[in-house]
Amino acid sequence: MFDRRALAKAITMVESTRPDHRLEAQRLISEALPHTGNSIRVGISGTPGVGKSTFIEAFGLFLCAAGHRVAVLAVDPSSTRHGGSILGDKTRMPGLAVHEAAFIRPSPSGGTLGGVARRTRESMLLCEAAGFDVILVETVGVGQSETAVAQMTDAFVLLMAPAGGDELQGVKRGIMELADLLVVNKADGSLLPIATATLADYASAMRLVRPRSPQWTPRAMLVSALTRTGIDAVWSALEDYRTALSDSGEWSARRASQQVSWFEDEVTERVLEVFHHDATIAALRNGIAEQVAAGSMNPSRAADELLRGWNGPGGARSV
Ligand SMILES: Nc1nc2c(ncn2[C@@H]2O[C@H](COP(=O)(O)OP(=O)(O)OP(=O)(O)O)[C@@H](O)[C@H]2O)c(=O)[nH]1
Ligand SMILES: [Mg+2]
Repeated sequence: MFDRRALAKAITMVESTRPDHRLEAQRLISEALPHTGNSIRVGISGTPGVGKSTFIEAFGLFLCAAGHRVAVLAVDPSSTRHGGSILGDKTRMPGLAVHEAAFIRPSPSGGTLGGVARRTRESMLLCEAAGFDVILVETVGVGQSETAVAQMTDAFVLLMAPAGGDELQGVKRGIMELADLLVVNKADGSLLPIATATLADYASAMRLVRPRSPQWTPRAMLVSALTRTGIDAVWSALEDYRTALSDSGEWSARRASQQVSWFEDEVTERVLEVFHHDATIAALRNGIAEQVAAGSMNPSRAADELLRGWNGPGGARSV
C-alpha cells in the first residue's frame, strides 16, 4: 500500500550513487516490478516559462479529482547549476504538493543525462508499485532530455507558448516529431487570439511530420493552465491515445522495447564504468593523450591503442 515516506526513501536509494545503495535499490526495484505496469507514463516538455509546472498543477488536480493517483517526476540534468528546483517546483504546484493522492519528486540534482534517465525510470516503477496510475515526467525543452523522456514514457506532451510566425519557424522539427499531443498553453485573456493562430500554425506544421505511431495521428489543442480551461480535453486525448495503442498491441510492444533499451543503456554504462576504473587504462591514458595533443598520434589510432591495453572486466581480454 502507498506509504509516502517509504516511497520517498526508496527513490532516494535509486538516486544514490553509493555502491551499497545501488544493491539496495536493485532489491527494491525487483520487489516493485510485479506491481508495476498499470499506469500511463506521460512526458511533459516545453521551453522554460511555457507553463509546465502550472499545467501540471492544473492537470494533476483534475486527475486527482477524477479519482486518479498522480506522481510527478522531473528530469533536468541541468539542475546542477541551480542545485535542483525543489522549491520552485513545489511552490508552482501548491495544490498538488499537499494533495493526498499526489506525489511530487523534484529533479535529482546533478549527474549525466544517462544517470538522471536511469533514476527516472526506476523512480517511475517505484511510483507505480506505490499505487500511482498516472506518472507525469516533466522535462525542460532544451537539450536532449526530451528525447530521453519520450523514449521512456508512453505518451509525450509538448507544451508551446502562443507565438508569432518567426518563433514557429524556430521550433525544431525533431521535437515536433516526438509529440503525441501538442498543447498551446496560455490561451487566455489578451493572449487568446494569438494562441488560436499559433494552434492553427502548429496543426498544419504537424501534418508534415511523420507520426511516431501508425495508430495515432498527433493532435494539437489549446489550454489555459492558469484558468484551467481545456485540461479535460488533454486527458480525453490521452485516453483515446492509450486505447488506440493498446488495441493494436503497440502499447505493450513499446514497453517491451523500452525494457530492452534500458538494458542496453545499463550495459553501456557498466562497460564505461569498468573501463574508466581500469588501472591499466588509467596508466596508459595520459601518455596517449599527450601524444594526441602533440600531434604525433591521430585520435582514432590513439583510441585503438588505448583499447589494446584493456583486458576487460575480470582480466579476460575482450577487445
Ligand atoms: N496567462 C497565462 N500565464 C501562464 C499560464 N501558465 C503559466 N503561466 C505563467 O507563466 C509563467 C511560467 O510558468 P511555469 O509554470 O513556472 O513555467 P515552467 O514551464 O514550469 O517554467 P520552468 O520550470 O522555469 O521551465 C508563470 O508566471 C505562470 O503564471 C497560462 O495558462 N496563462
Ligand atoms: Mg517548472
